[in-house]
Amino acid sequence: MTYQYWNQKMETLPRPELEAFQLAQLKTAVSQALRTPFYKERLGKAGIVNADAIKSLADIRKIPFTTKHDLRDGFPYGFLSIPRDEVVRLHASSGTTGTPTTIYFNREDLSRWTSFVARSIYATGCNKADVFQNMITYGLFTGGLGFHAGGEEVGMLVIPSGSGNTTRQFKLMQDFGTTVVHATPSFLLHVESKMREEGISRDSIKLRKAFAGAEPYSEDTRRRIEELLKIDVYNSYGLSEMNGPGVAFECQAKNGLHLWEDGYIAEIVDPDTLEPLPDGETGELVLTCLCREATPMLRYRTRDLSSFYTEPCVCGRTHRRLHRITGRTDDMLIINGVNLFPSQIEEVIMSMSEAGNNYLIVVEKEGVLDRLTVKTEVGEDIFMDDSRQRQVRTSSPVSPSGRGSRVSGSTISAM
Ligand code: DLL
Repeated sequence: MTYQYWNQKMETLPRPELEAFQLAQLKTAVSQALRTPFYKERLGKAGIVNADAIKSLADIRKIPFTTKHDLRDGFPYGFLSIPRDEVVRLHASSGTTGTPTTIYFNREDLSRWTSFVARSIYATGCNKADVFQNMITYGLFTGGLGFHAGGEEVGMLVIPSGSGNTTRQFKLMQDFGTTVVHATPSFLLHVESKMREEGISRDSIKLRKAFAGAEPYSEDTRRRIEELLKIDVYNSYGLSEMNGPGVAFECQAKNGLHLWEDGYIAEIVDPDTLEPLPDGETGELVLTCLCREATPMLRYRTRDLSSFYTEPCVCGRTHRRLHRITGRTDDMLIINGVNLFPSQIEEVIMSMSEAGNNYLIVVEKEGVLDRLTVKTEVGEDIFMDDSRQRQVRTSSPVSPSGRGSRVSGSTISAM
């Protein structure tokens, strides 16, 4: 197989040069971070007052970790390192308590992010001859606009179809000869079952590839989608705190996700001790963003569990590969691609006066899609409220077909 590179020099840079590049970028990122109220204080406490504290890549360990909590506490502008009028876009994802975590971009940040997504798309063998249907949510979520821009950068014809509405998705595929789609793996499975249901023949569409990510899935699921839809599926990993998609992506070898190390420094740490683990061992992925000025992000604890491959890839790229994400170190759920913390559900329940203290979150598969049901205990108040809606009749008889019920000798019927 011949492998194509979007930026051959950077993608195949010998490790010593790649690491020298990372060190220079890390120093820049630290200087930039010191311009934000959050890092000025956090780094200051760790004795880092300028980039001179970073003399080697190993010095990254002097930098304290950043968490989603920190981002939430710094909302809205605590992590902004440039004047507000230089910001051209923001993306946000929901936090644990409803306060969103927000990432700002200046024009150059967007262009750097776009080039990482374009590189990822190109690594799967796509080119300007492809018709790309972006079947994922646009808006504050980074998957829509991130892939949209990357697809355009590659020169593909981009159809901004967004997620959902499967019947319309088929129509677009047939009308415009879509060759590549981007979706969550669960939506791809849903598309396949709808295709069968609606009697759409495989021959009526030209699909040959899909980028699937934004939620965890197994190798078996990948194979199932590939066999059912007769396409190649490439795993795509990213997170809003690191711009969005385009952090790590599979190449045509489909054997692990190349983490773009000229844009991100990756560490795998023991989630309990936070000590670094050697390549090959599974732990929490910690990422430092080297490609964004407006919102610096140093040693961000992703909570995602993964490990690095130890041997190089056959494609010739020098950037290390991650194994697919095997789990998380927190309780975040991803329901049909949407991130959700149990604490967010709890917040809603607790704001309802009718709700009791205990609740149960049930996540099931309904066909191929996720279905979330929340069962909650009802509080004492509900009976009080309910009884206010009811008419207490002490004399009239209860008809057998009526909706009344006998409570403590009184007949209560719903009004
Ligand atoms: O999901 C960005 C993205 C968009 C990635 C489109 C890929 C495609 P967030 O909403 O911030 O950003 O969610 C990030 O989703 O920490 C993982 O837990 C999970 N995740 C993302 N990609 C994968 C994947 C986008 N390929 C969180 N496998 C991350 C497993 C994934 N989990």
